[in-house]
Amino acid sequence: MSSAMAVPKIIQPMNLISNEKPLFDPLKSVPTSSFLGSVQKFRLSAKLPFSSSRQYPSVSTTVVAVSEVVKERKPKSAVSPSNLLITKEEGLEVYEDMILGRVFEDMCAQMYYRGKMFGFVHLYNGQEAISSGFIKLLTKTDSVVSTYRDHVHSLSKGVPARAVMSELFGKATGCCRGQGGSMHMFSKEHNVLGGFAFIGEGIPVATGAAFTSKYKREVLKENCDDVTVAFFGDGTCNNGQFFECLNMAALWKLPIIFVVENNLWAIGMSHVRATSDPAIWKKGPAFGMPGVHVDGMDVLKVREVAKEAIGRARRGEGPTLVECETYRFRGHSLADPDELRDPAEKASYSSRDPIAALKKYLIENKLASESDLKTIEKKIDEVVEDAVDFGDQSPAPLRSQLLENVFADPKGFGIGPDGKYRCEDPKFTEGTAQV
Ligand SMILES: Cc1ncc(C[n+]2csc(CCOP(=O)(O)OP(=O)(O)O)c2C)c(N)n1
Ligand SMILES: [Mg+2]
Repeated sequence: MSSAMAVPKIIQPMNLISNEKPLFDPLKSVPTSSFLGSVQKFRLSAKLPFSSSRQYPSVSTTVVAVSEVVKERKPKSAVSPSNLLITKEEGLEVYEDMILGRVFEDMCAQMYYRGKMFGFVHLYNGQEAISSGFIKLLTKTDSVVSTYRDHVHSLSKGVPARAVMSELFGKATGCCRGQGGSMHMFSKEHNVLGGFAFIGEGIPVATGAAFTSKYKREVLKENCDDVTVAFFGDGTCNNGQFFECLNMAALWKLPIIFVVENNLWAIGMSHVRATSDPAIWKKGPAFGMPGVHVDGMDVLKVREVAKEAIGRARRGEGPTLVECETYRFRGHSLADPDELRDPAEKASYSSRDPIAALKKYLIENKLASESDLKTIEKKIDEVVEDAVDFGDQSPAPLRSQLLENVFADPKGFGIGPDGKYRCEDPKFTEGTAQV
């Protein structure tokens, strides 16, 4: 790290440690000689290829994480007698949240194949450490913006499992009254500002939410230190909105954390084939904000990075880009047979299941017993079963809801002379869906 000393603070990547064991090398599963696609190794040295007065710290091996730094840090309060990364209460809370995410998604798969859900459904299995690692550190008034892989972010932010499952069933009791479905979770009450089906669409919304916080604090002089966390994938980082928003966020020092869930794939496109420089975190320093790469299969490391980034944003010190290296344990969506990814790659990441890793840590450090964790698992099974029953028994939305928020007036529909929505059966959906 000594070479980083000359770097102005703002462009210095945080906590770069390079002595972790290498993760799976995705390059082995993609042809490196292909003329289409990146020929760079996934995590190359962070040294710039051209001479620059700014010397970037060199990151020579595969994983850039924070674990070593964090272990050395003394706890601020007396909550933990040792140098443990988490207290018992926090550990159990995070474990419960991760189990909820996993069990909920497994149930979604069952319900989808039983025909209870319509459209595309994208599950989050394998990536739970990121949602739980970040969102459990937020307050209610902080905001979260997601993608189409949004069920678990919503659950972590406190949207009840009933409301999420009901939304997936297209029922009136869902968090969007059945009108959003799997890819469009939204809850004003919980400041979940949406799942977005178009990749990258959520990033400007999140940037706007962060701008709102800053405007409230600095212009309206309100006591507001809310932060926004935007989650999105590796493939999305090749989309222009990502760069535009990094620029604005850095320019205006917005209280936002850009969290890249780099699961190495964008549907069937390998990240290293699609991206000129696959080290996404490096794009942070390029815009004048810290960039961090963390092992996204380790919730404790994610939490430490999240604490630092959220703290920075809350103190008004500006945005952070965090690249979490992770893996999805299922296909891109439930309609994807998942035949493209190398079985060895899948096996390598499955063996690093973030839930099993947290369980091991809690037990080994005597923060929880097997039976404490079993009790949580049993409770979550009940919560998810209850969510299914609730969704199943809930009524379908009224047909008149179809035209709410439709501002154009389709011929013969819209607002009638009595000021109410006029809804006649347009017939065009006949036979395709049950409304
Ligand atoms: C603007 C836009 N272009 C293309 C698509 C089609 N599409 C759906 S998912 C996806 C891949 C996104 O991959 P990534 O950002 O890595 O997210 P992941 O699914 O891996 O979580 C693409 C290109 C889209 N939804 N929106
Ligand atoms: Mg991806």
